[in-house]
Amino acid sequence: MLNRQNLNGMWDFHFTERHLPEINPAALSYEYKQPVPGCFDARGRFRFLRGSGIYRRMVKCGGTVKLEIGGIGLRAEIFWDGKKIASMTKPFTKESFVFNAGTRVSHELVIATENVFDRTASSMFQPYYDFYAYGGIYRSVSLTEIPGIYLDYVRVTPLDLKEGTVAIHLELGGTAEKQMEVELRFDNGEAFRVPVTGNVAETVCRVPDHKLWTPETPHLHTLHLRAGEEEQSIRFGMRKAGIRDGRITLNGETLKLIGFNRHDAHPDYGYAIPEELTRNDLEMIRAKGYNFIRGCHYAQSEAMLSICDEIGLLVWDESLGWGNTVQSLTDPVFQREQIDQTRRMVRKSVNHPCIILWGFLNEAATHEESATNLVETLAQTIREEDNSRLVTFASCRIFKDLCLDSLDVLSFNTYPGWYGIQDAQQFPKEEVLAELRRIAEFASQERYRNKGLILSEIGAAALIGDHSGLRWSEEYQAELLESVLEEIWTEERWSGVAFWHFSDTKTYSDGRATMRPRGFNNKGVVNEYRVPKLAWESLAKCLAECKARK
Ligand code: ADA
Repeated sequence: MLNRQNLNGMWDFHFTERHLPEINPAALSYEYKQPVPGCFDARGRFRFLRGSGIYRRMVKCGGTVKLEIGGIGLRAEIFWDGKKIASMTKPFTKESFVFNAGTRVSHELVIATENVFDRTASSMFQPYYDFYAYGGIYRSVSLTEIPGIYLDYVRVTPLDLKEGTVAIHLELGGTAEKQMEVELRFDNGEAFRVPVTGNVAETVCRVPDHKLWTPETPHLHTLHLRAGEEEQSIRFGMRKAGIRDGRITLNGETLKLIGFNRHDAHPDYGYAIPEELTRNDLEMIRAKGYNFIRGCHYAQSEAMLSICDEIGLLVWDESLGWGNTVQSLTDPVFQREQIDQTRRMVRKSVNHPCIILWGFLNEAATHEESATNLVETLAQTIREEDNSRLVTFASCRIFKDLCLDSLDVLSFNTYPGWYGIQDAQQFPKEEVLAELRRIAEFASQERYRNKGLILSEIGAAALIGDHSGLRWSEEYQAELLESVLEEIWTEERWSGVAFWHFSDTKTYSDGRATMRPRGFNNKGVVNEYRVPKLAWESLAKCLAECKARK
């Protein structure tokens, strides 16, 4: 077995308002402690400050090592024994670094993060995004001493659900010995061996006694692998997503995806949300009968996806983007970063059966011709890595969108009954339903009728305790969500809806304050501490009634 160290815990910490390039870790005094994973600006003495948060700890290791960092914000530089070895420029993106750690003694690891805004066109996290740009180390950090050869990438793709066959693709790091083989074993079955050719091994094989993964029966299989000294276990599920006559299918059956957009965040922890709180969110949602989560607006954490695998929540996983302009969409650095982060998202999470949709570029300027190049390239990048899932992105351009042709599923964000009717105080039900019917009709034209159709965002804000029945009240929100659910459930063309949003989420108290009271996006059906609003119970009741009518 390889020596893999989980480096999570309390690290030494230093904060400075200076920017990363000015930082020399050796010259700093680390007078504080901060948890890893952790967002240093989520609470305590550094709350809401902007600058560089520098984390340091010692690690005893030697020889060739692989350092894995699950995700940072907004950017970071990595130092080993005072020498810079890497930079991270993509928030939420897991990255691994293989290097020679030196002799087997205690070494200094520094991860210097920065949450200062970058407003240039190439920036991956713009200050106008409607979610808070925390700094820190969002996800787990580990370090593994790796011998000559190690397993670098494993992909298990279900092929035939009747036969129980899967395609296995393995990539090895280091230098493979001649005639090397990798030993594989499903669950508690017999081991078998697959030859390695030029650091890659591929095979198609049958999973003994295979059981399907569905939201109702989320059965997980395990593939055990041994390559040289390394042993790994990968969980996967026997399930297939598809499209038939413009309807999304799972294992050949059409279904309705009904659930929420969810930021993987908490006001006290930022994006370093403890796993138990993530589990609590997802189990709450599943227990109310929902089967779908859109992981907005960035690659989801390993914890979130593993829990969804276990409890049967289907997931839309998307790479980071929010309302990106033509200047960004045509900027070469932004394009390169978008393609790289999207490829890494797929490779990181490809074995999670809960994911059935890959997405990117939420609400970008896709009504502009100049956006088509990046959209098509991102769709192609995803399919190169994984041709077993559906590709989409959430558009708010709808009837004017010019980038829908490369998608498997059309997904639209729209807020009738909330934005654009500033004068109305009572819920305008007919207006809302008319807009949804216009969209369904638009998606039924020859060009698009074979693509799936999802309502990827719709909702209304509600402030807990407002029972006026008017806009901003719990009743208004509940009435809007229930009316939408009824329409999506009964109208054949729709394959689902992700309500915006599961919980109130931290954003900014800047110019948007008139729309974001308290500095929060208040469209949750629970507040930021998961205290239910009226819609939490009433929408679930409405869903149960829809299902009963089947
Ligand atoms: C957009 C955006 C969401 C959120 C929402 C809102 O659809 O994709 O992140 O900002 O609007 O609440 O207005």
